[in-house]
Amino acid sequence: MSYENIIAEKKGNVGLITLNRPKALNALCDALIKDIGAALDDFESDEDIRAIVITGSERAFAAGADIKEMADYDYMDVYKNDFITKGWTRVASCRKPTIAAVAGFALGGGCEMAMMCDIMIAADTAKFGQPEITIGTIPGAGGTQRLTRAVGKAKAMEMCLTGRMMDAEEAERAGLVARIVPADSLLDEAMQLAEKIASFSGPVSMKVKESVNKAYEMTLTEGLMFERREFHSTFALEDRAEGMKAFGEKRKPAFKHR
Ligand code: CO8
Repeated sequence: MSYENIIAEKKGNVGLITLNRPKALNALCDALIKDIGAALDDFESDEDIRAIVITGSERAFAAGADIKEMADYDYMDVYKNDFITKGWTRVASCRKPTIAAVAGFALGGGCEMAMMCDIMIAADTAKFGQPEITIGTIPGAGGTQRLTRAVGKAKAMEMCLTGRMMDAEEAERAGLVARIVPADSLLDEAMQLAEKIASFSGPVSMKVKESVNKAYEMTLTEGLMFERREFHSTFALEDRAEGMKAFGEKRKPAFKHR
């Protein structure tokens, strides 16, 4: 399928979304958010796709929500439409594993979208920030919440209150990104990671994702119980039987994703 603001491609068992509004540093306008939603719907319903990579350009993953589009909205415009929560939460609600491959600016809604992904890989050029305060507003898609959980209160508070950007090294030290790679190998590294995930059982990786994400929502006791029940449920999968049998037979498992 072709889109106006993104490029969506199926590469084997991986879905690749490239944000593509270079003139606006991939600012996340309403139409782009809708394009991402449609591409994710397509990837989610495609049985062959088992991991998704979202990336931007060398200069910017995304420089935030589209400020020019938002500039004339009033309170009732954003409140009535719940400014535009449905589209913005689509990345977070994706059930298949997602990887954000970030080079250049990931600011405001761009940083928030990257944080909605399950794993973030940063190019050495990446810069993360929540600069909303500099334009008279606050983060609205997780910047005060996911950033705080990822890097702790002190850094999150400093970034949201001053708009200061974090470079890739600081982001890795703080736990925001899984690892840093040279900018020219960012996409290759992200695709290799996605292919690795896609080589395992699809339903099992979905269960891993759901269980890890519950750690943010539940008490330890509830989370451990959720995990245990999900673990039990893998014993209903053909892939669990195949995985353990293959181990005993010293061969690679042939997962059927069921
Ligand atoms: N929105 C619209 N256009 C943008 C944006 C943006 N966020 N960022 C950059 N652009 C445009 C610029 O206007 C410029 O366009 P033009 O050439 O037509 O003037 C073009 O992209 C290139 O940008 P610059 O010339 O500014 O490039 P620089 O290299 O000088 O600077 C920066 C790069 C530092 C990234 C700078 O562009 C900048 O500060 N951008 C804005 C960053 C920002 O404030 N982001 C936060 C936006 S608010 C937000 O994201 C809230 C999300 C809430 C979501 C809630 C949903 C429920």
